[in-house]
Amino acid sequence: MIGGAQLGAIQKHDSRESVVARMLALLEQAKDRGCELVVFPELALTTFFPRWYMEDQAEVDVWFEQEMPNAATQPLFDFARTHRIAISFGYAERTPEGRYFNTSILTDRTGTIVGKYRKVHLPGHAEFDPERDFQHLEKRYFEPGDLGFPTWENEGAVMGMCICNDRRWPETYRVMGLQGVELVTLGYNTPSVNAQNRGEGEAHRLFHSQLVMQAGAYQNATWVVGVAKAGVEDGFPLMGGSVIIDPNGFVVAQADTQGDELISHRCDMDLCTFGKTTIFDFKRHRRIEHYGIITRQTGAERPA
Ligand code: CDT
Repeated sequence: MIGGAQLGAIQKHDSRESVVARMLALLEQAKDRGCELVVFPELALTTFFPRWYMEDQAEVDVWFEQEMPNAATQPLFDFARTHRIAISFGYAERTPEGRYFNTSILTDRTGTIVGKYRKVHLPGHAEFDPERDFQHLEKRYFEPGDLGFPTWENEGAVMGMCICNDRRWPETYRVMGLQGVELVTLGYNTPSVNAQNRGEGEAHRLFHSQLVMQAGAYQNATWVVGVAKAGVEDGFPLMGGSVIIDPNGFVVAQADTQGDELISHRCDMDLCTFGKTTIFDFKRHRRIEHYGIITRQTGAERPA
């Protein structure tokens, strides 16, 4: 059984300890349902701080973890070990060298970290943008991840991670698909409204979110567990819609609140085999001689 532990809003003044207490409550539910892995959202320990423009680095540093586990998060790892539940969650990472990443970790069922991922596709902008209804300053506070999209053999499945905006890019899933991924975990913080287009509301954004995850799952014959941080944070709404998607692209579990909510599904990794050995048998069908432009070129260039 795999769980997706959606978190409701986390306000600016909420402590790490109070959030961890909420995560532990969700883990208790997961234990009762027999979950072996529980996935939490992106930047699970704090409010989505990139909505705030900050110039003072000391003020920024408050939102970052310098080690993992640390005193505040140790109870999550202890719970994982005691109850044999692997966990994955996102947090803001400051390295000993003073580098800043939007990171997620994956543990095994002993609570040992077996994988780390640093968000590659950072959305938003680096400077204050008066044209937006609210800020999205990931490019200011993080550098792009430097670890690629690794996968790990963990608890009987090939697992990989990505974070929020990464889910919108087909390359994300394909790089993991080429490493045989069977379960992609991802957390997100997606504003319910587009800061640059008020007409793009929640229904529209939920549609896009599911569209990309369902396509990624189907085209790579993998499970996808997409988990939101939802609700109104400091006056700014984030959409919910956490989902578990099967390797055929079908939604098999979905959150229906904007609060702390556990979704779960018995995910059979053998369901990945059919797609991986037929229509998406990459070795037989991919034509890499035609794909070079994908890594040679970033932006679109119209024919001359
Ligand atoms: N956290 C995150 O990556 N959110 C983005 C919103 C982008 S709007 C500038 C997302 O893709 O959901």
